[in-house]
Amino acid sequence: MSKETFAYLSLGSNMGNKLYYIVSAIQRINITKGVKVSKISSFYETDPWGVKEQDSFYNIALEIRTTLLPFDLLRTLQKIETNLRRKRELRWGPRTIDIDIIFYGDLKIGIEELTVPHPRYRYRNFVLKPMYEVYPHNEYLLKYMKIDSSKIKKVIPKILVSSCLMGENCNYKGGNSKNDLLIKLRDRVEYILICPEVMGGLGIPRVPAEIKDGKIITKDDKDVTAEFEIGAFLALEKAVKRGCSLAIMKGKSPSCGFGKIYSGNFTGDLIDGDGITAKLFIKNKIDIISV
Ligand code: PH2
Ligand code: MG
Ligand code: MG
Repeated sequence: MSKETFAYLSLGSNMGNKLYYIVSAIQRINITKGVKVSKISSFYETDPWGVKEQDSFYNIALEIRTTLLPFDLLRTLQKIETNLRRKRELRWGPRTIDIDIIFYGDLKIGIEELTVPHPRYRYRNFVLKPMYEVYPHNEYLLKYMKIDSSKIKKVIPKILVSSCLMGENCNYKGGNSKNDLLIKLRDRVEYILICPEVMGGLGIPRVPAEIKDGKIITKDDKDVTAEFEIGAFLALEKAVKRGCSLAIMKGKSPSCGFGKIYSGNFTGDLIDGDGITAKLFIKNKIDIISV
């Protein structure tokens, strides 16, 4: 294994649900083997630089610790971009997600595929400003920052999140699925916590339930579909009231699961499908990140 290096990334999005793309990218970078996200900057809304006739961007910066070599890191990040629907068309044009390596340790290289430090970072406040939050001991960041009239505004996005992911003991066993990355993001966003099962009137702890033929049935054979549906509706109501377009939801669950859920046989097997709340969110245009 090669040694661990600090690297600094700049992320940007100006197409579709920008918040979804930025947070998805952070999450996917963090679960990459040989990479850990160690610091996350605030979120900034920024005027487009380069090609002016396009939507405003969301920009953030990350500090990561990685054992990947520069080109492996580059390829990994490009794959994450592609999986998040990034198309390579117009240079400096609209994109769902852009992930640039600004620094990789003290490395200096300049070849066609990869130049670090990034060749243009010093002219871009949308890189410098967030980067200074995660890399304050780099004196150049402040020095290069220039006065200009383009907008760089700190924003605090609202994100719905399954309470159990934040460490609340609300799962069926009375335990939680605390997620370190989401805890790290806590200073940068406003979380709106939901547990649709508890909101629907089910207790903690409770008998486990799974979806079988469109109904939610507990392991001791009680139909709790109504409770799950009420919980989903109340969660949606909260999302709409607070103006949320993104929910980070606990995977596999019959309420919050997205893409894969338990099979309905209480065997631990997974099948394709969505939980009751997840399904309602998608129908109402709230994007979901499954954790
Ligand atoms: N990225 C570009 C071109 N212009 N402008 C802003 N505000 N933010 C960006 O991330 C950005 C841009 C090409 O990578
Ligand atoms: Mg870029
Ligand atoms: Mg790029």
